[in-house]
Amino acid sequence: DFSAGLPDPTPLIEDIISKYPRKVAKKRAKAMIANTPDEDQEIQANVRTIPGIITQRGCTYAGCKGVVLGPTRDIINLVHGPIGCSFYAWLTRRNQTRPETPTDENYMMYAFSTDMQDENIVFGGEVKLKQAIREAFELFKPKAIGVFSTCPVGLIGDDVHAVSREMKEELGINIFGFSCEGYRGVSQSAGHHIANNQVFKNVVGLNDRPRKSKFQLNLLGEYNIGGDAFELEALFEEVGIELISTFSGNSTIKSMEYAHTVDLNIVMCHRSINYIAEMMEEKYGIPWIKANFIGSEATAKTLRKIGEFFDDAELTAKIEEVIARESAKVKEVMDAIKPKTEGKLAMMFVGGSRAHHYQELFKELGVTTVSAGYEFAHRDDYEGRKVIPNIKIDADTRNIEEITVTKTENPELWREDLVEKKAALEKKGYEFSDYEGMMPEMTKNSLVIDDISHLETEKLIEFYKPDIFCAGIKEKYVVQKSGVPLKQLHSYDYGGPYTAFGGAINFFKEMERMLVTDVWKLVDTPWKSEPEIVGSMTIN
Ligand code: CFM
Ligand code: HCA
Repeated sequence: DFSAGLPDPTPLIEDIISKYPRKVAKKRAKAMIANTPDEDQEIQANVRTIPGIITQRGCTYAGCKGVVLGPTRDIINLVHGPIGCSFYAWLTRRNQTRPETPTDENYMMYAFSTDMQDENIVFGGEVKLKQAIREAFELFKPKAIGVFSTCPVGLIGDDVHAVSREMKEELGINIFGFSCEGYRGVSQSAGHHIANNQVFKNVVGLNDRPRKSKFQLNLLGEYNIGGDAFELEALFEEVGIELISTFSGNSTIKSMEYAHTVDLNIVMCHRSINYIAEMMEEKYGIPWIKANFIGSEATAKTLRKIGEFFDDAELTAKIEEVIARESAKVKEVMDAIKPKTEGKLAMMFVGGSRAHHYQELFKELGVTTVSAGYEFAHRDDYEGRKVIPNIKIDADTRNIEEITVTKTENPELWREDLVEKKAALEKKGYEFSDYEGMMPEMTKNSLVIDDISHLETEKLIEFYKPDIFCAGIKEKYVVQKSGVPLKQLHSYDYGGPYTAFGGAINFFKEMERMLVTDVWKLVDTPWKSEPEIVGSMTIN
């Protein structure tokens, strides 16, 4: 019973640490924080996982191909590598798309791969890559092809960029490569960075589109998992704001080409897309703000912030009308469910933004987040303040071609009006790229852990006995076998959307199903009666 406040987790941290060898213990201790929200605490993040520890993390290729480029339907994403890399990234993320007409380009249901074999590893795979690009072009006539490097590509030295340039010339469509070999960097995070750089360099600004609407914006870092972006598209349409492009849920390369024609970028998942937001500001003068559409209060706050930016009486009135109408619907469901969920405990270990954003939805149900952490976020995502990256440990930027842009490169596209508007709003106290993070918003003595390991997960469950654990597919069944329900906050299991007002209602109903049942307590862990599987082997 934690109703009087959370217990100091220091003894738990010490217990976990005591199980590790000395060097490992020293490193892991820096990644675990007994949270004190009003103090500036430092957490170790974005550093290499210690080999041998079972981590939740994925690879750079996953962050580049699967996350950032995967949800865009009118580009052929061709994976240069063994078939497994392509197969594993084939729609597993539940990113949805909705072509405008049945004949519109949509390549998302295909898995394109060069299917590298031993022979290509020994003699090189560039010839096969060229053939694959030609074949994809002949079959589909796409307007763009992206070529993604998997681990062996970097090891054998195939040059995907040179091949892409050559094929672009030969076929006359946009073709560009990504050096997103899985082993680069320390996690998916490096892949986001590589993807951002290449999309910005090869796509954004290729085309112009005359203004059609009074208010135009891009939604950055919204990947349409379980239909999240559909929910937001409907919301923006109703209030009268035109979404030019989404990076990159329910998205098209075509719209990204004129994404620089917006008035404002709103950034949902800061971790994966902050680079494009910053490059667009630097090159075109387009300001950006952080947004959160997870939870009804967060949605209302974000809508109001957008309203303040445009400062238009009609828009403000419309936003308030939608907030009033939709909040009432959310409240009705919340009021019915909250008495049953109040006081329950949750923990969440996910990616680089949701472990923070989803705490809002739990708060609305009276559920306390006792422990949380990201897989691959950086210190600013945790600490809520600008952290100058420590070059020595920030493996993320290693070997990554950095693009620096200046407005003088593109004087005719530089939006002086926006730059002036930003300065004026800032003077009035309006915040743009603020650094709100997870730790200042969590309760005193909650336990914050970066890149949680399997051992730590088990120890936490033993200690807190949470009512729900939120993570991904790799954790799901292990956690459930210990009698705790697991909600996947990556794929949403089979649920969603969870964004905005309609999404909050979906989530509350789902939580009612998962939290208000005793069925999980009936699960008996197999290792209670059989703590160890003992095998025997005879060596001759
Ligand atoms: Fe951003 Fe994401 Fe996330 Fe992420 Fe991901 Fe994802 Fe995630 Mo899985 S972009 S950081 S790399 S919100 S795929 S849609 S769910 S880990 S918390
Ligand atoms: C990835 C994608 C992932 C994995 C989810 C999971 C996703 O990291 O490659 O482990 O369940 O959201 O699909 O994060």
